[in-house]
Amino acid sequence: ARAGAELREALEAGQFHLVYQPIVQLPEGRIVSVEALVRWSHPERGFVSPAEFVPIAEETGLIVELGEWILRQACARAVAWHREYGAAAPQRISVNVSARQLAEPGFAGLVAAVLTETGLRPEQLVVELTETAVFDGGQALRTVEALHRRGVRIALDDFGTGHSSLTLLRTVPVDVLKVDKSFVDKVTMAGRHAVIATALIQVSDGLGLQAVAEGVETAEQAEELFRLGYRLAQGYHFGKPVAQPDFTRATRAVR
Ligand code: G
Ligand code: G
Ligand code: NA
Ligand code: MN
Repeated sequence: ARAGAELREALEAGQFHLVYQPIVQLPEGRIVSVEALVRWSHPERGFVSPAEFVPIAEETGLIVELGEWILRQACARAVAWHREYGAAAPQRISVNVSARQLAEPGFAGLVAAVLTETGLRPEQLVVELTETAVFDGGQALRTVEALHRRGVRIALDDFGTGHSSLTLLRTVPVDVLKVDKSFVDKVTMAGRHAVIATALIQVSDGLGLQAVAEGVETAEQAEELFRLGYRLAQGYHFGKPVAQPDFTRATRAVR
């Protein structure tokens, strides 16, 4: 509970901010979309990794409030980019949503309210969820179905690392597969990972989904992914997650 209280205070004190990482078209690297990721700058401890505080926010339930703030902030930012840059702005914004948020019966309604408030169109929002979040069916799956019906795009994050990745594709309305970095890391080497990366783009194409290769760090990986049929990628090779002013500057430099 202490950790939860600390996170709530941090939220009220404005210690969280979002960073944005481009999702690009292969092979040329044009930015088509952007993923929002949360960051915490603690006044004494400095930068705290989300790998550390997101699980605590999930356990304490504060992820519901923090997640709502992230969603609002990200949607408002996407609309601001569109106002400023029009067609040159990223077409979509991805927001990570945890299992705990999806399990809230009010979550689909919250998303609808935030879209109305900010003026973002449903098709411009991508909700990224992990495979485990929807594995059990129930409220989380109903929420995903409601979002999808509304036109919000659904992405399965870290795809291929869950226990039943392919089964989920039969039961969950999915638009985007984010192929996990572990497959991308070894895509240039002959072996199991490359075979799976090849199979996953075929499954994705066959089902009419979009595949995003995650964690692309080298030009060689990007070339090989393109050769295999991947047309969307994300990773340090194309751009690290950066705060809004830097993202705006970097995006301008690309154009
Ligand atoms: O951004 P980074 O790679 O440091 O994130 C570490 C972990 O925290 C990842 O698993 C990522 O999905 C998660 N994470 C980052 N930002 C968010 C967010 O806004 N919401 C949720 N639920 N998880 C996030
Ligand atoms: O769980 P999720 O896939 O949302 O987490 C994304 C995390 O991966 C973010 O914390 C982001 O900082 C990190 N990330 C993005 N691109 C790369 C990359 O090319 N290499 C590494 N090591 N991490 C990356
Ligand atoms: Na993600
Ligand atoms: Mn991921």
